[in-house]
Amino acid sequence: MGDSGAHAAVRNFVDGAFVETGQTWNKINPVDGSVLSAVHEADAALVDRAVRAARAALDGPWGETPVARRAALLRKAADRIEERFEEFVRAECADTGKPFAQARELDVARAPANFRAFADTVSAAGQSSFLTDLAGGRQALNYAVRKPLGVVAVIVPWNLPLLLLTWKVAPALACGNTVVVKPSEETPSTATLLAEVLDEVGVPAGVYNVVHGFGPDSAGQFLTEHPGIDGVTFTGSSATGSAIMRIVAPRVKPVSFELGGKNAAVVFADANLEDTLAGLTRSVFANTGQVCLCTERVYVQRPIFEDVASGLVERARALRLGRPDDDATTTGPLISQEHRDKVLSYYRLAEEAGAKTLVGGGVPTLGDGLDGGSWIEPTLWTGLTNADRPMREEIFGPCAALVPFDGEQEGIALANDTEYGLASSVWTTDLTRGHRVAQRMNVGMSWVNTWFLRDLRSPFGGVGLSGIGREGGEHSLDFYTEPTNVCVQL
Ligand code: NAD
Ligand code: 6OD
Repeated sequence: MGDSGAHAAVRNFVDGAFVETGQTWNKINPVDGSVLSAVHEADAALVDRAVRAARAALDGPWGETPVARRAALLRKAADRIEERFEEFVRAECADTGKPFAQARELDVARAPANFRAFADTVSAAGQSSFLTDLAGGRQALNYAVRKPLGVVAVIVPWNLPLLLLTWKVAPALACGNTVVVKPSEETPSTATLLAEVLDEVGVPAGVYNVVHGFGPDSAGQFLTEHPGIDGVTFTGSSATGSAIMRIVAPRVKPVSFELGGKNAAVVFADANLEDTLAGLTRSVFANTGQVCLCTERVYVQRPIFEDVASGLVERARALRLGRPDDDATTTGPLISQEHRDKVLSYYRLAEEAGAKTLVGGGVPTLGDGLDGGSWIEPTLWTGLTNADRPMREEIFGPCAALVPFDGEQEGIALANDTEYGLASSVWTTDLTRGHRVAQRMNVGMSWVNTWFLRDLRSPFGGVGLSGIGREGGEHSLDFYTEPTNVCVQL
């Protein structure tokens, strides 16, 4: 925490107004270690004001806003984000260091897509009504009315900040909820910019509130333990999900958790080698390995093990680490020095476990004023087994271990040997096998010959340590609404 100095200020947004507080912390630029901005930290009193504002908006103007109007506002928000697209790109890349090209294609592009997808979903959703036959030839009409869950706490991480925020805020608002958002302390900017956009398009005061801060003893904890929230939708680490669950347990609040992963790829000998290498390169190194869906375990059928290993090494060497605004850059820094220390500790653990480092393994020297940033080398290992910690714990960096297997059953068993269960990918030209193996993966999302391909109506979430519940299309409606069934005897 420190003095705000002359750096740009990132403020809270409560009840339709931007709010500064007496306390700020410095947001560090991961590209070069310089101070980027001063973020105003919300104390318990400001979080309380935000929750009360959200409740008042829910009981007032937002509660009276019909679904068609809500959907129209979401579409307007999507249009306005597109008009201010480059501002969002610059803000997201400044906080994260990710390449502009990626932010344009993925992060920021998904924000209007998320708003439009849930405007569509909520417009299309009908009441479930059906006739029930009763004894004596009588009938009853049942219908369920979806009501908003209420005031929803939205807590999100730093890896795909705007994408993950809008993935939750869009359905929450579409369903008539009000929200208090706690962005990551590492990426406060785009949640704040979104406040401007929602205000500009006419979303009433109190519907969308942003409180900045950290987790324990800060805004994250103040928000989750506030008695005025009706549920928590959270994306982040499994450990934090578990902590939040304990906080809300006494009040039995519903949670939707998208948590960590230790995702596997299973590559069969009949896979198309070029396509598989291109897909694996994305799934291991995208966003510098900081995507919950990234592959950290690559199981390869023995006849093509050496080809896959050498092909991936070649592609890892071709990655270009550099500034976000350089078109040649494929790979940015990690989010912070603290996170780099964590990832490097796994690089050391892998070597201690006897791994052979095929490429990378340390910190690069980049020059050009970048060496104060949190850069790290893309890294691949062989020689690890599922018993080793780097194979069991989520690293969340640009690294993966390659392990050979023989038969299909062994490949499936190795992939499923984990406490996590978020995503997997299967690589084969035998589509019958592709379907068969994909279904046997103990995960929420199982890809065949691709990775990260998304239809926003399909269920997204994980099993085991990877989360609770599913979001996406109608699945989001199940979390963000409470159905009241009305039974009328006819
Ligand atoms: P994190 O759990 O440390 O923090 C996530 C958010 O929770 C932040 O806003 C943080 O301030 C807040 N927080 C931390 N402790 C809290 C507490 N006790 N109470 C309330 N809020 C608290 O995660 P991170 O390091 O920001 O993000 C990386 C993690 O997120 C990885 O584990 C990754 O797999 C996971 N993730 C999962 C998905 C998914 O969809 N499954 C998507 C993205 C990231
Ligand atoms: O694409 C999405 O909707 C989504 N929730 C992606 C999550 C990525 C994790 O880092």
